[in-house]
Amino acid sequence: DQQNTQDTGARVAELKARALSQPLVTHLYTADPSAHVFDGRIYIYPSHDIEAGIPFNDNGDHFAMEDYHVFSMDRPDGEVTDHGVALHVKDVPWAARQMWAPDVARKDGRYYLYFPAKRADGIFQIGVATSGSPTGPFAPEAAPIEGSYSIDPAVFEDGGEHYIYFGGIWGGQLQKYRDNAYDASHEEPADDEPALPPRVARLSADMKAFAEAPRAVVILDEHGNELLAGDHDRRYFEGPWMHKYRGKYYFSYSTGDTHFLCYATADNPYGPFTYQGRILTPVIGWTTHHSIVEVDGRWFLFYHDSSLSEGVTHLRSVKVAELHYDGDGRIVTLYPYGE
Ligand code: FUB
Repeated sequence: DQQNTQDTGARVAELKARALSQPLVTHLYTADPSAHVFDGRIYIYPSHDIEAGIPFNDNGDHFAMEDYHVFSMDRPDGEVTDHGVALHVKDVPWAARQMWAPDVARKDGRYYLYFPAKRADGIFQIGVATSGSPTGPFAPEAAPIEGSYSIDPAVFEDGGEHYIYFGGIWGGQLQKYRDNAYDASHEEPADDEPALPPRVARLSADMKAFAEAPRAVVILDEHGNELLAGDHDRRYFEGPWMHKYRGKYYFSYSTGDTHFLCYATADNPYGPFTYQGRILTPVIGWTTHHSIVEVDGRWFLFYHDSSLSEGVTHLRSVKVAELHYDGDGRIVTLYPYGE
């Protein structure tokens, strides 16, 4: 369950001593980093973790975040600037609590912050807020994006179009939806049935609406069969990200209860995608969540762990490590504390 990190006490200390990288931010807890390069500067849009004193449960109610800060740096090992509060839940008319993993996209000189939050009735939706600056502050729309649901928006630009990927199971509520409709009686499929797919929708020209009904992002195994719900080491759980490398589309995600960051590739942004392998093995803490960004011709993985809080699963810290591809375009697996 989400109360237990797989690492505690002495084990955390031992892992920390061998860490691949150190927290980028130490005056706050930060998680779920979505990194982008705008005009040559790196901007990080993370969740802002807090201790709200809410008991642990499998719905993730202890992840009770209230606002977002934006951070920036001029290079991956550069000094990190905290630009302060960019959006607070109290300023979002439709949202009541739990400001989870956000992302930002730029179009025509304006910046669009996409964020999941729970409505007062406990249902997650995804909102959008806009700014003329990459650091905000962001002004939220009065209502969530129509037809949006679940968590973890990630926006990807391709050929002038923007695509929003989203969805997370368990506390993220994706298991409650079939054909884009909510039904509280729905649960995860049986182990021998296809896994629940994340979703993707093209955004409207004004970036504030879905231009189409969300579609399933199907992930296939090496035989062309859909990954099964019981395949916990490979099936999608939450935390989607999309990037393009040498003309191929790389869809990456967290496997949740098995704590891997994995990826699958396709020749178009909708898929189907074919599973390829692991990007990052488990970190200290229950969750793992990332983004991948190119900076001056080198590739970087932004991720998080709970090392700074000594293993408290909802008090996480953003980190960065360089990512490498082999000659065939396969991502070389990173080990956050050595192999
Ligand atoms: O930060 C809250 C949730 O934890 C995110 O939405 C998930 O991806 C996981 O990292």
